[in-house]
Amino acid sequence: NRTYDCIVLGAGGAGTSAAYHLARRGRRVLLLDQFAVGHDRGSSHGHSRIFRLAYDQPDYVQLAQRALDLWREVEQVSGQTLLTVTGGLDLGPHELPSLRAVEQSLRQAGVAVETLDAGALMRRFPQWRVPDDWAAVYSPDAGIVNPSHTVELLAALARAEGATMLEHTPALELDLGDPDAPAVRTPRGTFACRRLIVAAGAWLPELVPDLARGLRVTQETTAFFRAQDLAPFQPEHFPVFIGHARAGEAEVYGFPAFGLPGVKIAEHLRGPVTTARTRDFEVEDLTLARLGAYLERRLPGAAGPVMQAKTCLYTVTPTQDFLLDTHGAVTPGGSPSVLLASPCSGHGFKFVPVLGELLADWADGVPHPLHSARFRARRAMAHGHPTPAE
Ligand code: PYC
Repeated sequence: NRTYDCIVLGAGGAGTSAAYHLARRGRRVLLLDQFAVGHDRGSSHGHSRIFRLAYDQPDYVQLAQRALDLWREVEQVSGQTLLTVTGGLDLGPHELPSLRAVEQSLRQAGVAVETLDAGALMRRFPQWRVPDDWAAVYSPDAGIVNPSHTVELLAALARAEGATMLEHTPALELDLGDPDAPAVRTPRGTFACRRLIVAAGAWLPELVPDLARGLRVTQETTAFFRAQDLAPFQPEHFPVFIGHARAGEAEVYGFPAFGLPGVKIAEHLRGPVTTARTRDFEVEDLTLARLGAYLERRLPGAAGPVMQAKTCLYTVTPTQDFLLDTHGAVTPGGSPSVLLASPCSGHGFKFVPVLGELLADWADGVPHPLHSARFRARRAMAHGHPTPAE
């Protein structure tokens, strides 16, 4: 039988999580991916992504709080550790409104938070060198989630709950002619369903051309650097961090030694615009030089040679909010039975467990209490991208 309650297209973080939630609820689920689960051509691979409650918008804090509960639930169900708590620092020039907004929204949500001036920051975390006018917001719940581990695990849990998974099975065409029975044509035949979730990451604009204007794909570089002494950069001593930056400067984020024995850092949303098909996987020397200079300046103990550098894809909306809306909301006359899910914009992985719940609720026709209006196409893609990335 080639008919399912729900087909999930794309076995990355959001797709595997949706398949798991739906299969757990007893739905007939088909999870399709054009590559093998865990592949490194998209956005859901590698050792580490930041988990944090620290957002400047209260609704994202709430979403992260629900995600935290669900990370712990999946850990319990599976017996696997998925979230390593390290604490987290949001830091930068103290006058930045985004820093104050993070502190406020955490306090508003009743989340434990500490503010540190530059001196207090460097006494508590002597790895850092910052100017006198910097400040930091420390949140103890932040940490690291491992995308490769998570995606493999959620796919396995979905299969154990009865989901069918087909790898190396590209969607050749979406057949959306019948609004009540969307179908996906693949080299293995055509599959139909009541509800289709397209969680194809950077391939989404190719599957749904009306998204090409609103979703921008960029190729970002992350790099591990060898520290002179690894001890101060172990996860129990060095929190994950997000560097807030003045306009025109790069936001740098980073991790303690995790996955590899080095400090991983990256710039947020500075990579070249590309497409999933044409990106070149090339690490730019200039980017590595900027990251090295950042470490020299701010974290000198970690400013050793590059150990490993890789690229990954961002798929961003103009507001950097997620896009979670129906095909009908994006394409005139489009299908109401197809959900276009682009819950990434470079900061989505931490939400994977709650995204699965949200997508499964949509497939079941149940409104999720945390489905924010900011995820509607109308809002997330109302304007063009604010700055043309070079
Ligand atoms: O999700 O925390 C995050 C993040 C910041 C920069 C890239 N990802």
